[in-house]
Amino acid sequence: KYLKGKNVGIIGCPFSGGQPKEGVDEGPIKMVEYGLIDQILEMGWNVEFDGHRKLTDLKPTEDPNIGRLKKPRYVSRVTKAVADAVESNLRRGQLALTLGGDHSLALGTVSGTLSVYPEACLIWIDAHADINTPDTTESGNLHGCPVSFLLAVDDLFQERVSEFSWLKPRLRPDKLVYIGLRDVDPPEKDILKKYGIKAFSMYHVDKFGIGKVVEMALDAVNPNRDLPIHLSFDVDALDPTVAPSTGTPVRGGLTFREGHYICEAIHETGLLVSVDLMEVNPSLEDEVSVFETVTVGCSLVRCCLGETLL
Ligand code: 4U7
Ligand code: MN
Ligand code: MN
Ligand code: MN
Repeated sequence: KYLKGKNVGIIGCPFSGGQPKEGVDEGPIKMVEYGLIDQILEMGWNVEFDGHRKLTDLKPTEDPNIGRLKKPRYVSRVTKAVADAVESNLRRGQLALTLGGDHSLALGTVSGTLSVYPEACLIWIDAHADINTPDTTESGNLHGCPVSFLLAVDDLFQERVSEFSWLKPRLRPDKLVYIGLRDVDPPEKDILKKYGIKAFSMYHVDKFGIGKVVEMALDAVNPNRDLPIHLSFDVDALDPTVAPSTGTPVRGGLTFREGHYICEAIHETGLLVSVDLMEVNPSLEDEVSVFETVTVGCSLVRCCLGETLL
């Protein structure tokens, strides 16, 4: 509906500044090394990929905490660049595919999507809600905060962090839905309740099945199936037996098929304009785990682009 033809612009984001573990910056590099570009070409897509972004060039020499927030200037500069890249892809009629990297990158990807499609909805697949604020975050890691920065509500913060003043909070709470949650911090639960944000935890996946959950999620944020969709997929939504190489694994996650089903069903709407595949960390766990996590990341992406539909 929104994109004409099969054109995708890939934004490779080797970035780990939103959390403390080295190696998540290798995620996009490994996905490309494992052949993701050729796989997408073989599916008949026109692919634009000019190599990974040189994001470490944006690292400031000094970056003291702001309150509890760690590396706020680095994360701000990087995510601003990513927002511009997503915006430019979408304006040129491409699907924007961003490979991470840690999930703070979604500050940029979702901002970029909403600047082109202010009416877009956001489907967030994750074990975590990533909706901590500068006031509630215990860890200070910005990969646990992106959603709160994006929300268009005025009473969530003591004050907005001026470093991120480029970011226009445009996401209405009724345009956001989660699937896969199972490790939500108590203050995050309060935020979800306060703004009536729709969330399907693993409890709901067990209770209703993934088919029904995806349908209910779409009904919540896209009832007429006419709005553009941004899908932000944190690989830790999958069970650690399926995607072990990630920084914050949580047991009891989505099966291989449940994860793929989500991507297939969202592709099938024809409304997908922007996709994030985040938090693959090839430096964690053994060689087999890394292989499984990188290849599952690649196959989720392919499903988003329609691979497995007959
Ligand atoms: B991810 C956490 F406290 N909530 O804020 C935090 F549990 O992008 C985890 O979903 C955040 O991987 C996880 O640090 C961020 C923690
Ligand atoms: Mn997560
Ligand atoms: Mn996340
Ligand atoms: Mn994680």
